[in-house]
Amino acid sequence: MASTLEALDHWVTEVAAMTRPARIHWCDGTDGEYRALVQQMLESGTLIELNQQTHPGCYLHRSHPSDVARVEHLTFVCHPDEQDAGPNNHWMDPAAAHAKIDALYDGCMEGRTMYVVPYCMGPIDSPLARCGVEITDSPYVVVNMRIMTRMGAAAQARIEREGHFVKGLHSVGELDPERRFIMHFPAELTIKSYGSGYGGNALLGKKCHALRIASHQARNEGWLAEHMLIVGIENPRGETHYIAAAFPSACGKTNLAMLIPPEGYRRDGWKVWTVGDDICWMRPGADGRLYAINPEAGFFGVAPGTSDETNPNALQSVARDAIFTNVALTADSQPWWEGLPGTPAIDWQGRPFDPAHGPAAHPNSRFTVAANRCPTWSAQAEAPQGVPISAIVFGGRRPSLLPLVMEARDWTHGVLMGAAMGSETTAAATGAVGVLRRDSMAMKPFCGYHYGDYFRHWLSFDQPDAVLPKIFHVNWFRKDKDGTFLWPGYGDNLRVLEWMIQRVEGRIEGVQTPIGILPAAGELRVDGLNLDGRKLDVLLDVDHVAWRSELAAIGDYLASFGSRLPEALRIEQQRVARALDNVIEEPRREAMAR
Ligand code: SAT
Ligand code: MN
Repeated sequence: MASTLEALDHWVTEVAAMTRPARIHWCDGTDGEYRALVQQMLESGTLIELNQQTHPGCYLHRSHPSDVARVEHLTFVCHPDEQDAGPNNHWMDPAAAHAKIDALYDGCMEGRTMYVVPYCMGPIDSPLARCGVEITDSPYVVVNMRIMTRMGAAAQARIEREGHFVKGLHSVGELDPERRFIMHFPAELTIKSYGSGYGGNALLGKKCHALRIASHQARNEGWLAEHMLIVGIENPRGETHYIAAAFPSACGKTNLAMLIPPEGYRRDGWKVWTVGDDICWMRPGADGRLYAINPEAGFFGVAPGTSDETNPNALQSVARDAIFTNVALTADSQPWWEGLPGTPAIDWQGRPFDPAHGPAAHPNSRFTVAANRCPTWSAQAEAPQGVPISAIVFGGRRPSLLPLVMEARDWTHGVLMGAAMGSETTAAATGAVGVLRRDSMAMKPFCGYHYGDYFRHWLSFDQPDAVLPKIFHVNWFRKDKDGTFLWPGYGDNLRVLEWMIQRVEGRIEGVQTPIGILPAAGELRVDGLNLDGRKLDVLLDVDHVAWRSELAAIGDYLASFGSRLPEALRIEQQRVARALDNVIEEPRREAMAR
């Protein structure tokens, strides 16, 4: 098979001339092709068969030990003008970047198969979906792309109809961290990745296309490409509100997207529907509301911590036909990670387990599985027009200060909340873990252009005819003085989502504070929860003095975007800062009046 689209054929020929593969395989996305690739990888040792009695169709892949996470320091956004990349990206001149990486590609596929992988991000018949083609020399990437995207003949047919596509070239190269680059050319709708086989660096449909390239396209075309889960919350009356929520990698997006309602809620008839766990593309519909699709077709979830207590839906999803990467094994070849019952026998590197070597599963070990395997997969997840979004949620790991939940008073304030987001770093990227960093809209590693322009794009959705979602900020990760989490999280997060929905429906008032609207006493449903009142007070406390410092820090952060920072955001930061100042001054004014 080749393509009827000249541009595609031409590009494949060009890449083959540079990389010189022994053969070219055009992927059709069929079951037979998937099975043949799995068989081939079992024979080469790239995949290891797991216990087929307990885990039918499941396999393990062990990556190179130095290739286990995204590499932000080796990820570049190559706009012709450096200013367009912004301080939030590493930049390289496009011509220099092409030259650097093309030198690595020279002959890199000799003796190997080059796979041409057409894929569609989003339901194949959705006007919001976008297509791409990834060329790769990794069969592991091909089978993961088959799970994570609509991959194969149908995508190729759409590409040939539309005449355009995002070009992604990937080679595992030598898996040498010194010869590793993930490069993006937004103006050319092109991605070039070399030297890594890890998910976010190698499955180019995911972060590279659906976030970095798509965020750039979205800005030009009037939509949003975001690092957000999408979840539907059905109340006992049978009405469903869809919520899009942005959290940094490894902060519980998959768990929130698959949440199991607490017992009392289940009894009352609450249901939760999963639409997506990582990426959300949304655009205004004819009625002014934002409509969202999940561009992905699968989950690439963090394994450690996933258990029957934290996320039984995820555990059920991966019971069959899943690919595990860098997890440990039990003595009878079942996948194992920290948080599961049982004991590991073999660690993620294939050594007999020894606690002295660290955790048995790599902290960023993952599962890949088709989204429709999830018991709570939404019937609307494939809807071509997407689902209407009632609320947008921002959140991160903040051990102190940030309350359990707060609501923005309007869109501009909400954009400020998103821009000001901070979180402790996790194992999803190489580097120090547990360091607080600003991560606006959880897009720090993924926004394909200048953050100042991105904030301006967000603000531009506030149009007279728009029916915008309410914006909230949450913090599931607040800690007590002794370092324990104050909020139980997981299923109980539905209590917070219910409060949001009540606000969206105008059923409750909340309390106005300088930092936003918080739940009034009694509004947050805590029945059945063993949470003492003091903890709830701490979770909903607004420490005005500490918040004044936070606002000053937010001001400094915003100023780092220079003249591209929208004036409206600076003014909004000042408004909140002034509101905080006034709280402190109030008693003084009263005293003066007396
Ligand atoms: O970057 S990945 O897509 O591999 C996972 C993540 O960090 O969210
Ligand atoms: Mn992610």
